[in-house]
Amino acid sequence: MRIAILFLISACLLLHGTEAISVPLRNDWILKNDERDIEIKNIQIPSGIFSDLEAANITESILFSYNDGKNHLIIKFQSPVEAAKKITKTLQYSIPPECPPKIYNGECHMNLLRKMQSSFAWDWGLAAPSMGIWRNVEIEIYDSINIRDITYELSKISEPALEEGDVCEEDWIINFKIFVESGIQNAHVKGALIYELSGISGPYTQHMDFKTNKNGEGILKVTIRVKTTDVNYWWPNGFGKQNLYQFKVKWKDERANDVSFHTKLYYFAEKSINLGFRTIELVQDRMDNGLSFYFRINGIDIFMKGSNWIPAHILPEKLEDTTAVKELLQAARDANLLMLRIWGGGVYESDYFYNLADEYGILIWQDMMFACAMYPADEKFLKSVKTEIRHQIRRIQHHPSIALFADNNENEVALRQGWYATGSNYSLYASDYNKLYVKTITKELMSIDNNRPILTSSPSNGAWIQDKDKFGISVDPQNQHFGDIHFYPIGTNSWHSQSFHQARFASEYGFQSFPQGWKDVVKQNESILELIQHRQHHPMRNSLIIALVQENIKVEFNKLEWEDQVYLSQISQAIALKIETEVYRKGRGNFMNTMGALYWQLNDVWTAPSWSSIEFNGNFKIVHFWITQVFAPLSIITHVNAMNKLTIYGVSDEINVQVKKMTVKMNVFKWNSFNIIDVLEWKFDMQPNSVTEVTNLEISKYLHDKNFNVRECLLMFYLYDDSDHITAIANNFIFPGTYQNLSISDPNLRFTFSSNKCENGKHRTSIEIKIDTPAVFVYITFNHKNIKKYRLSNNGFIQISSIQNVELAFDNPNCQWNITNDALNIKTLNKYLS
Ligand code: BMA
Repeated sequence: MRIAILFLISACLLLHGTEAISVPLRNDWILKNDERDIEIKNIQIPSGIFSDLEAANITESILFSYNDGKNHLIIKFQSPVEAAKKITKTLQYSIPPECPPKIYNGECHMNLLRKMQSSFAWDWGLAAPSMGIWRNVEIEIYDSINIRDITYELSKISEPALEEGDVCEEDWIINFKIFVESGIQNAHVKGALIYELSGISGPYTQHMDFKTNKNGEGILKVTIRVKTTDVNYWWPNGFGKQNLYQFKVKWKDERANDVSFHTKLYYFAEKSINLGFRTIELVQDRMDNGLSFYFRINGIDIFMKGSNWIPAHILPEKLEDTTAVKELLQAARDANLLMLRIWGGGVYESDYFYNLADEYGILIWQDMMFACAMYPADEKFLKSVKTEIRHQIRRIQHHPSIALFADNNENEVALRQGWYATGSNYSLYASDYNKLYVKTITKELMSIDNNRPILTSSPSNGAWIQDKDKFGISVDPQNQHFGDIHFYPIGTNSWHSQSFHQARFASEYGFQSFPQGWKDVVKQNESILELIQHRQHHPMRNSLIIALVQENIKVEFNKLEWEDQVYLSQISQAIALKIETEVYRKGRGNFMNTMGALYWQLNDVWTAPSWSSIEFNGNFKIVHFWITQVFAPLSIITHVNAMNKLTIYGVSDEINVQVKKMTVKMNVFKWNSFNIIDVLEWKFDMQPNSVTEVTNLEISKYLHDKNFNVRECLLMFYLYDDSDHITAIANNFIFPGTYQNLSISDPNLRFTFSSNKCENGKHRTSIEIKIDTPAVFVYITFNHKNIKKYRLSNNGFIQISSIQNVELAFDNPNCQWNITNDALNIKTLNKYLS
């Protein structure tokens, strides 16, 4: 018999000291006294924080009480801040960093608890170290076995052709492991396993007779063989369909069936998972200088366009807000992203998250939850980590979206470079590092999944082991010739491509900006500028944002109103991120063969200055619109080097197509009119799934020869398929000089709502924007006291025609709110450029 009882428990608590939560069990299910022993014996409570209970904070185990004719479940918790502090008393040596930098306004010793590390504060986030039960808790009662998890390993085998000329047949072999639990050690279990790959293979019945291990578990193994022609590949976003197949398992118990006091209805345990047929290789072959580092999916080499994911909320129970998660993943997919790195300071995400990633074709680079710190390596800690990894990885392993496992975020480079003053005791911390990541986590991961690539850290040198010391730490984990890098330039002007260099794979890089949504969070009488300062946790405060803007535009940033600061910071972030991403993207196939760009970071946990492309309220920053274009399947990159030489590249992520005849056109505009004053055209053959160099142009010489003044010109680039020279597939731009002292005037921008429709609570309007002269980076914000979230079809764009339409969409329940012109604010950069 198996009964699942759900406790719907409210928010996690932010408590001090020890508190007890008493949860009444559902009324319609009363434990009778004579059944209580049986029930309690079989209760399964996953332990280890990154399971369903924040067990690290549970001071006393779970108790049942029976009164008022009702059963109660009583769980006692203790403040995580206190719990972490208490652990420090038991340590033989300090595990740094003891506290986060002061500017984080954070709490100390996050690394001593297995809990969302960033809940103690981060450089983009607040401290909210919550405690409590953050998922529905199930009590499972069964007198047979329960199917907990299903994992599988995929391989392909070919049957040799029997006769010359025959096509050889290929089969997928799927080796499943079905993890079952009886809750009782050495229990004799006998029954039938019924399994099928829905609509493709089976059902099959296999009789099993086994004893559970000391943890009351058993592993049942079955294999299914499928012809490759009977199923279709699962592809990442943009490369094909995300075909998913359902594997279903049922257990029919032949012993529990005889137990008379339960009804026959309950002797089945069942579970199903979605699986996808795809292969993944992380190719690390020798190159002239180092090793390559790229993903080959279903035999195709793929450049990973992506971002880094942090938790969608600081309170874990809010991560169950499926709307927020869905909207973020949709936004990632729609921006042409195909990989997200689930960063190690957050959480192992929900089943819902990974299911959507499977459905949308978003590959997951999965960090284990360790970030920016040293960690304990005593026996108790290692044991809990082992349980955590086993619990989490068995749960998520079946998702085709998961591409890779990495043991931690930046802990190898932190140790090597002594970020937390570990230098004088290097061997001690390095030996702990080795015990935790190399000997425990990597080993555990390999035992669960032999198919996926595993990295001991990010960044790391990947498979390059020659310069590792005896603890497994590389001389330079940031070496750009091996593995992945994290790159944040300081002190260079990131609006110029010379600030960046190629690497094999950039798994983190990015720039901060301010969000727009301050009005929703500022209190009455509070100053938004002060609030921005307060929520800025970067140790260098706003100085990097300000420096980047002021180096490029004539403006005194601190004297601006908050809205203008937001605007300029977002433009600056968009320009720098675009250029850096293009440097990586054009590196495909060159001497470095750069094959991945995952910018930092997709989302936010609150309204604060951060590196995100999507604000906490769900609205897009300018950079999100720009990155959509930079990551488009067909695009053009216009790269200008330090000598003002332009190189144009055509980029294609298309597979299964022939070489395409294409044209790049360069239209030259003057800032005072919409007339094209010169056109250059280059024809080229776009190679599929690669980068093609189109041409070079000495910009200064070209402008000089034509007698064009740098201050007066804008260069626009358009990509056309030769079958259609009307609709451009992609575009790009260059300001041939600087962004200062341009002969540019106020564009005299006006707008009207050219259409305004609300039906069934969905409001759609079209904004018609009119200008007299070209407008730079047109930025639209929508402010309505009742409407917090909206979508624009474009934002932060260059307008070089007198009229342009932008679509605005938002939810308007019962179509109750009217929209007037006051709700819109539209800015351009023109006034800062002259
Ligand atoms: C990286 C990340 C985060 C951090 C980001 C920006 O190092 O791993 O820890 O938020 O940089 O500083």
